[in-house]
Amino acid sequence: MDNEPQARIAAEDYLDALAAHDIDHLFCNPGTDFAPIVEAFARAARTNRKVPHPMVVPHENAALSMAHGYTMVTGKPQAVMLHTNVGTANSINMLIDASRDRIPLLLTSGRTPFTEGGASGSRSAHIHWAQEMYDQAGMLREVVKWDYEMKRGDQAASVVDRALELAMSSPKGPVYLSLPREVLGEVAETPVESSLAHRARPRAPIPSASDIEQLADWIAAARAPLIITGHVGQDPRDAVVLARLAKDWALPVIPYNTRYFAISANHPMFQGSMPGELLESADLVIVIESDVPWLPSKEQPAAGARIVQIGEDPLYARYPMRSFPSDLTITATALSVLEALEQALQGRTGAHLDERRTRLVARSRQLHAGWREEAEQAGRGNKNTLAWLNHCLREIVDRDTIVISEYSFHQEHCPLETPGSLYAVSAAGGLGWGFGASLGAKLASPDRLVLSVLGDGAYMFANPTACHYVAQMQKLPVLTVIYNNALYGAVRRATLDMFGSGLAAEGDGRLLADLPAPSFEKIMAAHDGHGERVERPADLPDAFRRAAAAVKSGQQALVNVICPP
Ligand SMILES: Cc1ncc(C[n+]2csc(CCOP(=O)(O)OP(=O)(O)O)c2C)c(N)n1
Repeated sequence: MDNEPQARIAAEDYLDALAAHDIDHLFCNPGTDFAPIVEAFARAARTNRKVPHPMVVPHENAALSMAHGYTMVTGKPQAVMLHTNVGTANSINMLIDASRDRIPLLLTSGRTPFTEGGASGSRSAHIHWAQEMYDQAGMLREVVKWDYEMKRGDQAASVVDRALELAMSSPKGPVYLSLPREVLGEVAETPVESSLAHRARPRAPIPSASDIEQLADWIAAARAPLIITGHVGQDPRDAVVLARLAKDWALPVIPYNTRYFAISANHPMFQGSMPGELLESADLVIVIESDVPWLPSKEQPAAGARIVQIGEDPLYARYPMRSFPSDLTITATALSVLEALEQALQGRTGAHLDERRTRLVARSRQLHAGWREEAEQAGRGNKNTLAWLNHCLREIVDRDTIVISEYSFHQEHCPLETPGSLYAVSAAGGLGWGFGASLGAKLASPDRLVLSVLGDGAYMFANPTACHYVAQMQKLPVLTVIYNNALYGAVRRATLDMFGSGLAAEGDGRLLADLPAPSFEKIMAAHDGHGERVERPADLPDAFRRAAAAVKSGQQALVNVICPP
């Protein structure tokens, strides 16, 4: 058998097509639908052909968040393959995150064999009947840019070309392909090739000169301009230009629910993370890549303030409802607008520049003093707080650290300096993303410390055993810090916000929010990791140092920081 030449199968063309698109990894959670893929990988290994590296990830959400994490750091789309309808269903939480975060990725899954017999790959297991759906892609169509089922083996290359060009065009996003087993197993008479070389991709949108002139005029004349960002920093170059522009023009920046490093908290124009009073007193609000620049039910810009909305998709066309006002709407990448503005502003003088700079620099100093005092006071107390936790991270975070935040990291207390150093959970807020994303980030940058700061709830949503398993087996030593308030804090806040004088408030809003926490640190013993539990503020700095040292020596580590609410 070994010496007989074997007929090439479509799954081999398919893997070659992924490699032609420079896809490094195929994150897999397999089932009976994978047989041709397994065979194709085995054949590629035998002949030393370059194909993506296959990796078993023992939960679908973890597979998707790993792909997300790898792509957010490298910009390179990756592929995921899951098991038919059931595996696909498990992944949709993370797919929603990737979709709202415009992460290009190729999600694929097997499709149960459609033939009941007679073909290579026909149904051969009980589940093959019950796993068939009328429309497998229907359950996720709303959150992908494109979906398709491969019909014939000789389509392998052209289908992958189509999938990737759509995933990578502006605005980027995930795409979905289902792969029937018979099709992957078809004999490929002649190998098909990718048509990549003849498919120029459209470039991302850039602003018109007249819109930039208008905006530059408004900035020069403004008394109290304000920039609110959300997605700025996905391209790390955004943050470089924004820092210059904010400094030169004394433009305060609020990275509100930021998903990336937009500006350092040490920059004098970083003015906190909540729009608040600056929004209410602004006469020009420049919203850059933010789906929700403020909460209209809580705060509003002043009447008469000019509002500008900028983004690759400034209307957020896939959001059913969104009604933020706009006097000027620019469809363009953040980088192209920031660069064009910098140029356009060069010949202009700002009407209120000096006064504004003095005021904002003083405000920044005052904010920093307050944040420091809040943290240090907690450090002298007898219970850890989120501010103290973040403050203590300063000891281990350096310019090369990658920080992943599932709501619990705050630059106010631990300023970062490097573009591309911060990644936070998607605007969709599908929890369980951070741990897997940190593994993907580590895979992409093995020499950097990857630190994720997660709520106890967020940690448990990540299927932690699956994630610790991957960290162990794939040798991806990451540092996980749990902000453990034994609570779904956000759930409690929402209850008290809406029913502060209702019956639920009598129980402090804790009904359905209490989350008595087990000893998460002990989970590390099962995964050859370093685990610590910290109850007292004074013990936290040393615990972080020990954990960072363990990671440096190649061990994954977890610090369970008990922060009683
Ligand atoms: C997949 C998913 N399920 C449920 C929710 C609803 N939810 C939003 S915040 C939250 C609590 C998260 O708890 P934790 O991570 O401990 O952070 P805390 O709110 O306590 O700071 C929950 C359950 C969600 N966002 N995503």
